[in-house]
Amino acid sequence: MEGRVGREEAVKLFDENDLNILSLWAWRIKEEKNGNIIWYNRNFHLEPSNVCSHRCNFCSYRRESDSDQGAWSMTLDEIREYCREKFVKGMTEVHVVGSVHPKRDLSYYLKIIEILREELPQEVTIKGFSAVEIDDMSKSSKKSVVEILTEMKKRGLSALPGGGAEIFDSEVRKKICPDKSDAKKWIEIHRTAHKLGIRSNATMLFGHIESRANRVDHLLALRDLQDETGGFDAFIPLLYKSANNPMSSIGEADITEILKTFAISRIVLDNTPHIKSYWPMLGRELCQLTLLYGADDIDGTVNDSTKIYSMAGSQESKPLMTPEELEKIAAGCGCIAVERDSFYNRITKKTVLL
Ligand code: V47
Repeated sequence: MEGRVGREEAVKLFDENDLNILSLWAWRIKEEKNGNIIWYNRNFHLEPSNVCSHRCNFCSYRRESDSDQGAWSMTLDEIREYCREKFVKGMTEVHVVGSVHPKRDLSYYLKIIEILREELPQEVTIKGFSAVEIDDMSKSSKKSVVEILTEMKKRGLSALPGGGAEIFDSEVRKKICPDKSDAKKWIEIHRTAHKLGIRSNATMLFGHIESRANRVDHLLALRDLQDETGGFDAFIPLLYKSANNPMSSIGEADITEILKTFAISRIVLDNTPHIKSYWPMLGRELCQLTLLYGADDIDGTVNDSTKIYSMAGSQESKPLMTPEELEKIAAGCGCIAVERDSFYNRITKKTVLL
């Protein structure tokens, strides 16, 4: 096919139901961009709190207040302690994402970055805070996004995770996450980050009430921003998991819809270097299958440090994989797993885990 895939064509690809063609096409793009490599890193997550003033109907993780059952909010001392407990020599990334806590202010989040920088070796990248969290910090502190990101960068933040994008369509957003920053804001914050030299990822929450055309529009909006800034490293299709949240009754997408979404993401996002298949959400088997539909990255070792997906019903109730297990997933697809840092530089020196 000549040229870029446009809106109509992309929706047609969903409707035509030709999984074999999609797999071959997405695989070819993946090979052109990444050869037979599947990337992974050694990482852990920090989720400072699940108390959140936003009421997203897909979220199984949020609690209304600190006194609710299952709620947690870490103090700065607890964060320091947690970091010492979770960090294993050889890790190259900490991924920070939490909630919009009604009582935390900007100084708390800046202090988190300082603590991480004090506790972790220099080669560990701090990838932290979704655009939605940054937007809330900006509102509560009355500082601009540029000021906040500049302060964060000064303290050691190097990348933003892709969360909070959900589905950009405003009607769907009203129904699934009525009080979240809108698409325009999400895009503006990532544009600002890119201009400041802070790289980022992008996500899309799919398999709920959105249409296929909504998904395609979401991808096209990301493609436009990437044309402009080139600041996205990876795109992560996040499968809606239905346990324990207000939207549970709609169930989950079937496997063909999931595989098509990965392949069409790879095909449409021709300017994005990596498509990440996030195994703590998909489970190992499905994650492996998506590698045949355009994904080239399987995130990382994670070290049992995220609860977002286990609380939403993922089969990975304690997400933790060794590099050897990640390598086996790649090998099953005829690929070679290569360890990377947060910016897809190869890690050549194998660190022995003590
Ligand atoms: O924005 C919440 C999603 C996201 C559910 O940048 C759910 O490397 C499915 O952004 N079912 C946060 N998804 C996580 C995130 C992320 C994850 C992995 C890697 C990266 C990266 C970023 O989690 C939220 C929302 O879209 N989410 N609840 C649920 N029930």
